[in-house]
Amino acid sequence: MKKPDKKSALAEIHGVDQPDAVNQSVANAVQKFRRKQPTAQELIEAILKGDKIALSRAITLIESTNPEHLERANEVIQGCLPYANKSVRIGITGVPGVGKSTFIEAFGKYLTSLGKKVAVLAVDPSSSISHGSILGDKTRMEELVKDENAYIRPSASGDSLGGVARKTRESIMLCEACGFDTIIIETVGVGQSETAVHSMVDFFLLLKIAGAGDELQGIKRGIMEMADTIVINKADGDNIAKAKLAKTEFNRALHLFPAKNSGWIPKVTTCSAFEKTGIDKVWEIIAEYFELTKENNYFEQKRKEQNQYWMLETINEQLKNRFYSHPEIMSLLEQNKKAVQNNELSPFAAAQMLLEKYFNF
Ligand SMILES: Nc1nc2c(ncn2[C@@H]2O[C@H](COP(=O)(O)OP(=O)(O)OP(=O)(O)O)[C@@H](O)[C@H]2O)c(=O)[nH]1
Ligand SMILES: [Mg+2]
Repeated sequence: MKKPDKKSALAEIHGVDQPDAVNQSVANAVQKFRRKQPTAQELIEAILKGDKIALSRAITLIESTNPEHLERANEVIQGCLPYANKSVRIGITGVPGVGKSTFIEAFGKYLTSLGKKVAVLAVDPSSSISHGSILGDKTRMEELVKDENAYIRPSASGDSLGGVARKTRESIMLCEACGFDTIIIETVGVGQSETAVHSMVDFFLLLKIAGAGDELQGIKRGIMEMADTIVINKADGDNIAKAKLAKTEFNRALHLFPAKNSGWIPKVTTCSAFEKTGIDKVWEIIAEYFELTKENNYFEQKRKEQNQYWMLETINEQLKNRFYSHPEIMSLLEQNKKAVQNNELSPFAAAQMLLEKYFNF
């Protein structure tokens, strides 16, 4: 690549004045923008004051693969930890096109109108390809994006769901420390991501539409079982009657599931994210759930269990990563794969040999 001409505005040499062609005030603004990276302490202080830019910067550190960034990220998380937790965390899932983004826009605006501070994060296993679904449809959240009391962050990308989920989980804590009291985690209901989301939220909302069979909606029974409420969206126009019918059917279906440990009986309701109707009813249900589970201590208990779960998950993830990225293991693994394929070595003996090698390094 051709080096920029020293007189060009593209070149910046320390101690050398900018050529006249450069607007000094613009240059100063750019330089200020590029000022040195804030320290962990500076980030913590800004986050605790509710600074959304600092929050974004810290989340970027969490998402980075640079070890120096991760170290700083851990420091920030540690510093914010005592201030996190004062929130409710709501997971929202549903197949593509069901209206999640439109719903979150309407629901989020409703919550901020009640004086709540809302953060929206996403766990999207496909985001490394699509660069985050939320980012793509910020247009669907036009109002919420502009809302001073809302914060929307596109999903972290990564090659493993475990990694993406951990980053989201850490981001939740930072959002809470930043003063957000209602955290919404969106995920597409087609893979395993809802299990990960379920393990980081207090309440799980399944968004559906009437008229499409369960096969069509790609919803597995397990997801129905996880749901604390089923919301049938697009209950507007010609769809209202169908939505009501679906509500009755889902109510019946939910009765077939075993009772939940929370003591909560899942509820079904209808809404139109588009026309912003029925949104208040959804919040009413969620508020009722929190009242019940805070009263019977399930809320606290579940969070404690989730913390333990995430500790173990993190250990699993890191052990696995370290093992598979160890240079000697990598080459031995290739050899053993071939040996196993050719029946020269049993799969168990091969695995045992590799594990023993690894733990003796
Ligand atoms: N009639 C009607 N249309 C809706 C409603 N909510 C969403 N839509 C439409 O349904 C389409 C999909 O909505 P999205 O909000 O993008 O759905 P999504 O679940 O976020 O989709 P993905 O991001 O692809 O997973 C859009 O064309 C919306 O305008 C509703 O309540 N009523
Ligand atoms: Mg969407």
